[in-house]
Amino acid sequence: MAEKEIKSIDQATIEMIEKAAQDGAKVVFERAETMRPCPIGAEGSCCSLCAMGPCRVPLPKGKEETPEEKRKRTGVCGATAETIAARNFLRKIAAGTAAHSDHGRKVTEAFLLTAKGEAPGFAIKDEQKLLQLALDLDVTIGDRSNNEIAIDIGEVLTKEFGKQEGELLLLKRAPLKRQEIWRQQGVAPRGIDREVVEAMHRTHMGVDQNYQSLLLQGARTSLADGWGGSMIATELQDVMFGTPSPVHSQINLGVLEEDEVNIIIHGHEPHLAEMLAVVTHDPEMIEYAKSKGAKGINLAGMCCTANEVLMRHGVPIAGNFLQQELAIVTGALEAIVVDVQCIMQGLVDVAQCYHTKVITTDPRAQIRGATHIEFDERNAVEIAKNIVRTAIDNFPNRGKNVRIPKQKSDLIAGFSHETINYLLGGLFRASYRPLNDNIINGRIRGVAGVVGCNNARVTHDDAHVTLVKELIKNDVLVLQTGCSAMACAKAGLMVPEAAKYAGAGLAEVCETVGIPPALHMGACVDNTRILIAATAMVKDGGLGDDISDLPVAGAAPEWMSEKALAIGQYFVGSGVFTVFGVNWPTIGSKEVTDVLFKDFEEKYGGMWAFEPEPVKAARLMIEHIDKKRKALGIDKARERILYDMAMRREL
Ligand code: BF8
Repeated sequence: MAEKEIKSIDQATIEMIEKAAQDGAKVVFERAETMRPCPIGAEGSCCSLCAMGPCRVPLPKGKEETPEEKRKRTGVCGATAETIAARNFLRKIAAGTAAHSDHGRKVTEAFLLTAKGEAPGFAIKDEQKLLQLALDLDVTIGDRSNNEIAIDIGEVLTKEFGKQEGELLLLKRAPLKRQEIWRQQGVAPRGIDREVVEAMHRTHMGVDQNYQSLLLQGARTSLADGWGGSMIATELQDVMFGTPSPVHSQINLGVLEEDEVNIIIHGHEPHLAEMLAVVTHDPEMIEYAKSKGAKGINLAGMCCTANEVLMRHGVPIAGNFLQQELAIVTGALEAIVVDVQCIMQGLVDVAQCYHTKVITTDPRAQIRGATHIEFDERNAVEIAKNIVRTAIDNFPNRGKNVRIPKQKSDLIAGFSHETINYLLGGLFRASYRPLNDNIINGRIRGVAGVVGCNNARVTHDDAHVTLVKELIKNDVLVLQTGCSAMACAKAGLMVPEAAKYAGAGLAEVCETVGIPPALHMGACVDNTRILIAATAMVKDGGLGDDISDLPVAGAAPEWMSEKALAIGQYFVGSGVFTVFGVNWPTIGSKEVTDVLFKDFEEKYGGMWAFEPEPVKAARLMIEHIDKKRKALGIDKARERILYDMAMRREL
C-alpha cells in the first residue's frame, strides 16, 4: 500500500482535522498515524482461531519461496498458509453477510409489526412494490387488503433466514443462466443464517482445510447476502418507507446550522431515522427548540442511515465514514444518534471535548460512555421525540468554540431501479431499452458500480473521485452507493451539470435524460438495486443472456469493512469483474489469490482484482468492459464513436 500524502481531498475534512488537533480531540486520522497496520494480518497470514496460536505464516519478502520453505509455512496444527488465508477470507464474508442480513431481519420484523398495525406511525407506502413482491414470492393477492398481503410476505421472508433446505426464493430474480451456474457450482444458498453458521463451522480449528472448498462456501455465503438478507432489507424498506425517486439535497459538514439544534443520525437501519425525519418537523418540537434559544431543528445524516433518509426525504448528509467524529469537532452538534454498523467507539472520546451527546439506540450496538435510549417500533414516535428533546436540552450547553466548515455540495439522489426504469422509458413503457440501445450503439461504453467505504489508510475520498472521473470520462455510466456515493457527491459529480466531466457519448445521454453521470442508488444494502438493474439489462435483450455477458464492472476503491468483502464476493459470484483498492486480504497465499483473481472467472464469469491506484483500477474496469463488448460483437460501434470524440475534443 502506497504511503498517503494528504489525509483528505475534502477541504471541510482537512479544516476539521486541524481544529481537532487544536482542541486536543483525537480523531481517526490521528489514530491511524500512531497505530500502524499489522503487515501479517493484512495479508491474511495470521491465524488466531485456537489457543495454540496466534500463528503467523507470512510470505517471505523480497525473494522467491523455495518448496521446502513453503512446506514449513504452517501453523502449529499444520494448517497451511492457503488454509489460513482462505479461512480468514471466509470469516470476513460471513461477518459482512451477518451484518447486512441481521439488518434485513430487523426490517422484516418491523415490516410485520407494521402490517399487523402494531407499529403506530409506520405504514405500507408503496403498494405497487408490495404487489410485485407478492408475485415474486407466490403470495396470493386476490381481493385481500395490503396489510393481509404484507403479513404473508413478512412471514415468507422471515423463513428465508432460518431455512435449512432448498434455495433462497429471491434467487429466482436472477437471469436463468445465472441460476444454473449457481446450481452447477453448488453455491445456491439454502438459508441465510445456515450459510453464515456453516461458514463459521467450516473455519473452526480442524474442519475445512481445503482452500478451494472454503472459497466456495465464501461464494455461497455472500450470495445469501446479495440475493437474500440485503435484498430483503431493500425491498421491505421500499415498501414501508417508499421507493426512492429523484430528490435534491446537499452534502458535507456545511449542512450543519449555526443557530439551530443540530442532530445527526448515523448508522444503517432507517426505522428510527424515518421517525426522526417526521418528529423534527413537529411544531411542538420546533417550539421547544425555540424555547431553548435555537431557531429550529436541523436533522442531517451520516453514513448509510443518511443515504436511506436522503433517498426518500432529501435529508441532507453531513458526511461519510471518516467524517463522523469531525461533525462533533465543529462544536455545533447537539446529538449524534446511532443505530448499527460503522460507528466508531472514538465518538464518545471525541465528544468529551465538546458538548455533543452520543446516543445509542439499538440493544445490539451499545457503547460505554454513551447515553442509551432504546428504540422500539411499537413506540416509535414517543421514543423519537424523547431523543429530539434530549438534543434540544443540550443546545444551551453549546460552547463558543464553534466552527462549521462552509463546504456543502448539491446533489440529486434517489435513483432506485424503478426510477431508472421510468426515467429511461417513461411511465407507460418503463424499460432499460434506451440504456441497452445506447450501450449497443457505443454512446455508453458500459456500466460500473463504484461503492464502499472510506479507509484511514488512504487519502479520504481521493480514490473514489479519481476512479469515477476516469470512468465517466471514458463514457462509463457509474452507479453508486454507500460512502463512495457521498465522496462523489461532495466532489460535485451527482448533479446533471457533471455531464461536463463525461465523454461525449455519455454526456449526450445524460443531457437527453437529465441525469448525472454518477447515479446515487442508496445505502450499502441497496447494492442489490445494482444486481436488479444488471438483471433488467440482461432481460431487456441484446447484451447476452447473463450478467457476466454485460459490459459492466464493479469497484470498492477505499474499502475497509467486512461488509464490503461480502458485497464484492456476491458481485463476483453474480458474474461481475470487481476491483478493490487499499490492500488485499489474501496476498499471503498465491494459490488462494489465484483462485479469486483467475479461476473464479471460469466458475462464475466474474472475478476479483486488486489495484490500489485508482486510474489503473479504472483502466482494468474499462479493459474488462471492452472485452465484453468485443464478445458481444458491439466493439465496432464503439470504435466509430471514439473517432468522433477524438475529433470533437480537438475542436
Ligand atoms: O454500509 S460504505 S463505511 S457506512 S460499510 Fe460503512 Fe463502508 Fe460506509 Fe454503510 Ni457500507
